[in-house]
Amino acid sequence: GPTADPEDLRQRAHAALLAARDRTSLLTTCVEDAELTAQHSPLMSPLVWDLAHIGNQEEQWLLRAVAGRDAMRPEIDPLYDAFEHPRAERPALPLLAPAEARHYAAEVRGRALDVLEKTPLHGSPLTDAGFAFGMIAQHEQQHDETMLITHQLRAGPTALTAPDPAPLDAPFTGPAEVLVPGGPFTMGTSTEPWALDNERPAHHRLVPPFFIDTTPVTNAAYLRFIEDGGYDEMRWWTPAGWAMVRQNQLTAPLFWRHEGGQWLRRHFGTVEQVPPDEPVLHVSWYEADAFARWAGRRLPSEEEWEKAARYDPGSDRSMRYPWGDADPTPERANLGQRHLRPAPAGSYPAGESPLGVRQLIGDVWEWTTSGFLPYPGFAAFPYREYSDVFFGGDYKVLRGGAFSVDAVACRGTFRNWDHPVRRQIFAGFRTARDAAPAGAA
Ligand code: AVJ
Ligand code: FE
Repeated sequence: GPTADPEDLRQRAHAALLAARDRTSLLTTCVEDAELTAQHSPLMSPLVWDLAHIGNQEEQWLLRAVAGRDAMRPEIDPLYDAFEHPRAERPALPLLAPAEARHYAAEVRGRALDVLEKTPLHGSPLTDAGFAFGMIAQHEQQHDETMLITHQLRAGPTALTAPDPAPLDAPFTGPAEVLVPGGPFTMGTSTEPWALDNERPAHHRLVPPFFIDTTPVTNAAYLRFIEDGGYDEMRWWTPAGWAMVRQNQLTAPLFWRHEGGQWLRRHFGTVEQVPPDEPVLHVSWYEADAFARWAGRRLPSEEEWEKAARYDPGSDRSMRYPWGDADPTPERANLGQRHLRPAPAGSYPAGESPLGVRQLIGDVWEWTTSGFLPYPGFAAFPYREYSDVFFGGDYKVLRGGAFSVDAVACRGTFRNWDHPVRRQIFAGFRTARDAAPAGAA
């Protein structure tokens, strides 16, 4: 569970930084250097941009902000400022070449580990409990996920391999949905040491009773929507969702195609039959919302999702994760790119919530109905550009993380957000419905 011991947190920060760099190295050495500078999709940066941006953020926060050092290469800062150049323009910038980018990131890292060893982890908000170091490990892991998305978009044979998740021991026979009782619960956190600004502070929310799916929506269920003409009927879609479907002539999730009477999908450089029992992946918010309406249901709100994931009716408190306060393990959740796909719906009984909801953490990001907004009492920290500048924009919140997310960047309180049209992210969803309040006829 969380710890307040600075030496333990220092050890954790060290391990988290090393683990992130191992993953970054894998993602940037498994293809030829020429592929690092190529643009595989206008939605994504060249991989070499992510690599040097990782180093640049680490330099800015751990070497300059924490340790007060001068900029190593001030002239490169604007190249790696995500707000200066949209992703589609980044390949044309005079970026560091792959070997230079690796060298720069490694130099920064060597110095950052030295700073980690020498910095007291109490007495200053930026370094209390190792926050800045945890933030930078999370930042690198977030870009590793971004690079994994680029790998999935990339044409050609796969550059990455990983064992598949175990098949289900027995078909999942639990109930399709679970009742979450109405009443207040604690949302967000004021105690999780490396929680980011948008997860703070802890506050009470009154949530009316609702039902939520026990597992994420599967490909088989989503196929029923497709085969029932879901993409042909305006009535299931919001106006903006319908416009997206018509303009792009969408008929299925991203990477799917119908061929010879079968549904196939491209998945990390191979073509496979769409696996019926896996959570659906690569759907936009608009598609998730339309499916839910077709099913006579709706997406959960962000507070409903978090209550389902953290509320323990037995102790009447919010836990760090659905299974309790202990950190994720491979038995509890599909995280960390250990697999390159979600596990079948109904997997991970050891990760279920007290009410029996499964796979809330890991497998697929889950779209919610909620826009991205600050919690009451929010304070931007340590920089406005992480969360604050996105509040109130055209974003929907996603929760729970995916197979592509490392545990250091995944908690019951963790909030992700993206535009409702986005489909390249590792996103699926589960549905919900109102429950009649107790005593109602
Ligand atoms: C939280 C995933 C939306 O990738 O845009 C990375 C994370 N912020 N560098 C993003 C992030 C700055 C962010 N998301
Ligand atoms: Fe970044």
